[in-house]
Amino acid sequence: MKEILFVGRSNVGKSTLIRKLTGKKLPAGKRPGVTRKPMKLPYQGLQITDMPGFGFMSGATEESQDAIKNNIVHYIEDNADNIALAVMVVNVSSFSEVVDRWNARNEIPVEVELFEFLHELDIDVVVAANKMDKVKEADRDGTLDGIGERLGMLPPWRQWIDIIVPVSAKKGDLGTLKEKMRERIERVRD
Ligand SMILES: Nc1nc2c(ncn2[C@@H]2O[C@H](COP(=O)(O)OP(=O)(O)OP(=O)(O)O)[C@@H](O)[C@H]2O)c(=O)[nH]1
Ligand SMILES: [Mg+2]
Repeated sequence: MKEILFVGRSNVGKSTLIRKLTGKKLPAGKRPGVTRKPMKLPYQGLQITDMPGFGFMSGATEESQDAIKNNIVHYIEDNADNIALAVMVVNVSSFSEVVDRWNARNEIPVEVELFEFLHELDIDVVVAANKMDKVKEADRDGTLDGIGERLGMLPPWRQWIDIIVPVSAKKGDLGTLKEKMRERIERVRD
């Protein structure tokens, strides 16, 4: 069965977003590292996969965080042909700061690496820019411009509305995400 994959750093709101999309209870919570293995849910004749997040997880050693990250990479490689769409979830209130911190250390930020990796595997990606409720109205365009830019999409972000979708899972504001998923599902079915 084809799947829609939700990926991203831990605690960005992947599981909360899927809850709002499906109405199904999935473990979600305050501390990073709630989802520890891929969780599958049926969705409109496809499957949604809620992946563990990469990066810091409370109560997990550095080794097990690395192991989880490797598992995510392998999962994507092994299932690439099956993945109709990847929804890369980011936390709008910290994304740019985290990416800049990695860049300043001359390291490739994991989220940038993941975005490129998905493209290399020819997987369609939508960036769900989550936790928009945390950003002041006046800062919203600038924040989204900054996120797009760090992923290689020059501002203004509105040029990229097919890829960048602002949402607030907490508020239940899913923007055009459902629509994007539906378009993709219809194309898979044809
Ligand atoms: N303010 C705000 N908080 C949110 C939003 N979406 C999720 N959260 C909160 O972020 C925290 C993490 O949510 P999860 O859905 O568990 O995040 P996750 O990405 O699945 O995390 P892992 O499974 O640990 O990788 C929870 O406390 C959520 O309530 C949002 O749109 N706005
Ligand atoms: Mg989760």
